[in-house]
Amino acid sequence: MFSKILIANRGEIALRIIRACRELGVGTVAVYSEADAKSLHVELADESICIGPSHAAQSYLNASRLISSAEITGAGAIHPGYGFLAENSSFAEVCEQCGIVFIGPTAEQIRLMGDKVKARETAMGAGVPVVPGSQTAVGSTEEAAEVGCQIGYPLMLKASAGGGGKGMRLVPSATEIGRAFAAASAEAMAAFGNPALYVERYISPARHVEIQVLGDRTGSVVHLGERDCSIQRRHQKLVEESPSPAMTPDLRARMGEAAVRLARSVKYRGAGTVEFLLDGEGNFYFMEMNTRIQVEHPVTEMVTGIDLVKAQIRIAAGEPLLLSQEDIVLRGHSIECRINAEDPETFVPSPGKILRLRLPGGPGVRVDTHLYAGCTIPPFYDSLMAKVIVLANTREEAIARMVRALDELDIEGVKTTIPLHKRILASPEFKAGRISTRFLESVLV
Ligand code: MV4
Repeated sequence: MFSKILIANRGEIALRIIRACRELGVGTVAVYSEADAKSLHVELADESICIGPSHAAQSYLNASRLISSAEITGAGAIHPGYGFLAENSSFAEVCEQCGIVFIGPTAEQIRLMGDKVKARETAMGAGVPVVPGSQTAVGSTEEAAEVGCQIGYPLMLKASAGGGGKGMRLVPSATEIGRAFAAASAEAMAAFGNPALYVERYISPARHVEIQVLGDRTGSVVHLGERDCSIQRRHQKLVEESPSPAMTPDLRARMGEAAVRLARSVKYRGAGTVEFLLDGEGNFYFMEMNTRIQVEHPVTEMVTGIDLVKAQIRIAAGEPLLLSQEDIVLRGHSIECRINAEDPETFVPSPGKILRLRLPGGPGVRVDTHLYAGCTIPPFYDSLMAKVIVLANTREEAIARMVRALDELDIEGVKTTIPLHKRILASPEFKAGRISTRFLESVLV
């Protein structure tokens, strides 16, 4: 086991990793930008280093400063968290070249899954159903239109070099493919430095259901059930839950086996998430695989009782998974609400000073946050302030518990998405578990 880990991140996930390290008896090194000098992760780490100015490019995205911080402090491993360099294969490579363990999959696996066309090919090779679409990237409108003729409209154009919806365009019919192609490739170029696109048939209605997997260095892989992340706005997830209201034990087994098959086919190491689209008839299709710990990992921890961050650290330290698939039993129902410092109507970021903070508690309530009264939310990073997670025996009880927790939660000094979550949880569609791609428009009046 490592004696010391450097956490190459900030906010709630940095705190989450520090907590896992402390429970494993591992020393912690926090890095921080000038804007985060008074942030809670700095306070709770054993050591801390200021790595630069507020803009992420000069701090949290600066690989050489992260590596030299690890070398100066003697940290044997770096945990990247999510975002920033968590899925940057070059960073993973440089860590290994410098003799520092990157807590995550291999650079090769990050690179493979970061290329969404290669990821689709890998899924097909592992016998995992993928969305019908192009076998390769499409280099022109004509090529995309050719695929459109084969698979039928509407289509979805997606960026080969990146996921999460950036550079994605819905193409309702052949007449719109020219404009959509130009817009999507421009956005892909801007976001990922690579304009390449691929084509998928548009699946609607669809749910976004993802399977958590864990693989160790011996190549054994298990899955930890699913998370339903269908409530998104512009591909930013807002509410996640486990189990999915659309799941049956048989469907869970088949999706879990597919995710494990894919991970095993590349000898996947570490925590990973296989994202699927689930259509109205119970057909599921591989979308992409994320090679990081995800924001929404707590709902899986709540229903399985497994600490995913400790598992990541143990796997990176070379320990075998002590879990077999039979050991993984899901119990209860968990929901997570992401509390962002944003206007709940316009989603415009609302940075500022937290003047008052009252956090919820009581049975089955967990709050992952770095907030404290008097702290300042800087404008330089994403707007996630806190995650409220609940666990209860049934979905109805979990909803009631979340409503109670959100009523107790009070954050003054910035605008928050709390009112939006209250509207979502109160909506008949959400209560009935009838959610799909179109859901959020119906709630966003
Ligand atoms: C899709 C899709 C429909 N058909 N792909 C991609 C990124 C992820 N955030 C959601 N994405 C989608 N990909 C095909 N071929 C619909 C979505 C989608 C979505 C899916 C399920 C639930 C909510 C959604 C919100 C926006 C987009």
